[in-house]
Amino acid sequence: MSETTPQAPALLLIGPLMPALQQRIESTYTTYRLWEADDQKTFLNTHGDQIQGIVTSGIHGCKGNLIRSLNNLKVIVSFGVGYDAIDISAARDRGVAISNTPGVLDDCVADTAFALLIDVARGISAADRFVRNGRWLKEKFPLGCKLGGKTCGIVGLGNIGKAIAKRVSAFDMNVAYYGRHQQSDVPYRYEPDLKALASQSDFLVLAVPGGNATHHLINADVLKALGKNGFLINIARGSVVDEAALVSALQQGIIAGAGLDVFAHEPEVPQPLLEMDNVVLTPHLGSGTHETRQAMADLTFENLTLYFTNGQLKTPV
Ligand code: 8YV
Repeated sequence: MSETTPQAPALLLIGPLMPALQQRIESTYTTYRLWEADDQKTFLNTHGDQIQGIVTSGIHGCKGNLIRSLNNLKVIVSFGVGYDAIDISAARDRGVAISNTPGVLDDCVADTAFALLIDVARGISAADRFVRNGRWLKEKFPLGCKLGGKTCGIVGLGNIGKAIAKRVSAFDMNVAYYGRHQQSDVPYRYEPDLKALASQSDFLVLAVPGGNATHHLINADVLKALGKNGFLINIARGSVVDEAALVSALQQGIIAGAGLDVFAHEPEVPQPLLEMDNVVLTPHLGSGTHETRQAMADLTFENLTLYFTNGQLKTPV
């Protein structure tokens, strides 16, 4: 527990945050670290009634039971744009305000998507292993797939999807997108049918939020439509893809390869994926640059300050 002034609102931290952000919060507010409690039930019985705010992240989330057990909870402030791990309806039922960190991470997440795309297309990670393992001395590295002229299908054309579209357009790729609605102010082709988009795409890039509405949106049928020359890129959430169907599509050559930053049960990655050279795996690093994580930390702190100063949030969910 960290204590500041007796008047400082008490906050519950669900899991560890970026060290500088955690330190800033702990020196400004009275805080409790939930993940360090030996017995969370006893801990909440003792301290629960003081807690006015929860600080969490897209990864740590916040369960409905916890929200319902805190009688004086007023706000949940989250570090991250995705809030699928937070029980939003439990919070809304109790009139608890919620904020996330949209906008500040779009460029870095889009860079990650593009990095995975160019890596799977040209086999950069596999080529690196090839050189390191001394294979260049004995054989030729297989040819890759050109980007220019190919179609990138973007599933979810929000701010991150648009930043991806901008990047792939600069590489002379054609862009089409799938989403709930056609957008009137974008120069990209709308495809209202996800399977049709997959069949037209050389690269299918996922940029939709996680949660019930998109759970297993990418299933065996969509992967079959993407086809044996198609690549899947996922920087969204592992839950968007039926991971077992993806593993089997890769094993059977139903799709050409995949670039994955997110997984169904992070940090667990299915063993077969670890053994495939046509799959590039990154450890959910989408927004992970010094600059962007600092911007996310600043926005998280600003939301807290605003809420406890005048009851407002800069970026409410
Ligand atoms: C972060 C993310 O890795 O913003 C999100 O939704 O998935 C990532 O930017 C995560 O929130 C940090 O814990």
